[in-house]
Amino acid sequence: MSEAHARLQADIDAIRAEALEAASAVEREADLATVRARFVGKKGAFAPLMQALGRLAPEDRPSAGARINVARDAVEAAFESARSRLAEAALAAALERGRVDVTLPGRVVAAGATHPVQQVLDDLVDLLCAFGFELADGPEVETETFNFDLLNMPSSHPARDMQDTFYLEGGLLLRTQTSPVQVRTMQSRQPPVRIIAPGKVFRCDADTTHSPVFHQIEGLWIDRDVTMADLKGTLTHFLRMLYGPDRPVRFRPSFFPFTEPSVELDVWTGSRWMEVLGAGMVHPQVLRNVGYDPDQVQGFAFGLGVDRLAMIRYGITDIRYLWENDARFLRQFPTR
Ligand code: 2NL
Repeated sequence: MSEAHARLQADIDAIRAEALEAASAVEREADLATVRARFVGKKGAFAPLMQALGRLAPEDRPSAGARINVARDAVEAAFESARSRLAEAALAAALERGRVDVTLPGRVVAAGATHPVQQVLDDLVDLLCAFGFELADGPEVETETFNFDLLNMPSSHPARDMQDTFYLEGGLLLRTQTSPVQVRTMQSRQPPVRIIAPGKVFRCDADTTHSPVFHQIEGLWIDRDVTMADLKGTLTHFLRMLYGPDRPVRFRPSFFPFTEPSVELDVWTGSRWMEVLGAGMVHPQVLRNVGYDPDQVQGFAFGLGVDRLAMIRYGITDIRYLWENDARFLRQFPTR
């Protein structure tokens, strides 16, 4: 064997050994390509071997060439196995990092609940919707026209006093009842109208039983011949659904500027009568104000205070509990 051939063989074996060593020593996937290029790249250690091959005697080239190919294949295989070794290690590390102990007890999520006033309001709305009333809503910021004038409450009416009403700039005010919703609805459509308007109302008043913001549901039913008998039947049935069929209910004459005649309804608590809602036949002037002809259509309206009913239902003695959002209070009213 020529000296040059022998030297090339030794170089091939040495580079092969060095490359296999380097491949198995790579520790990071990111280094793999650079290290590999040092051997099998264009400028890698195998390139000068090919040049040396060209300088060998022709009869030596096939065996030396084969040796280079075998060595290069072994090196490529070593880098390929290094690549899968590192990929497996990376996957194993990622899995280890993301390890979860599925036997640990779950974290308790603090779930909120519907506020007791909203629970009562929802119950009342559900009941009234079952009677055929549709939901209606409207703005909380109103005009004197919708909140008072069209409801037959003249400028001289005491409820319009600064002491009772939150007046805003520009002749606006915070609605003191949800009636303006019904006025707007009547103005925009013809009877039959059978609606309820639940929502926040505002009065300039605050003590243990009065909050400046409270909730009301008003109802209105107008058609060609809705009578006082419909008022009595509907509201009696409503209170029986609410308080049970055996609870005594009574109607008392009352006065509201927007109804005539007007009544208040009481339920018997066992020891005394408790007022739960006000109602009446819609005043003919209110009907005219919204463009209805009181000789053609009539009906009844009612209103009730939701917060008061919630306080009665749950035995809450100070209305401020309803607004303080003290978790110790609210936890007593889990949502069913
Ligand atoms: C209460 C009870 C009431 C009405 C509200 C009403 C609405 C229109 C026309 C006529 Cl659009 N009436 N609402 C009627 C009677 C009673 O609320 O204790 N209010 C101070």
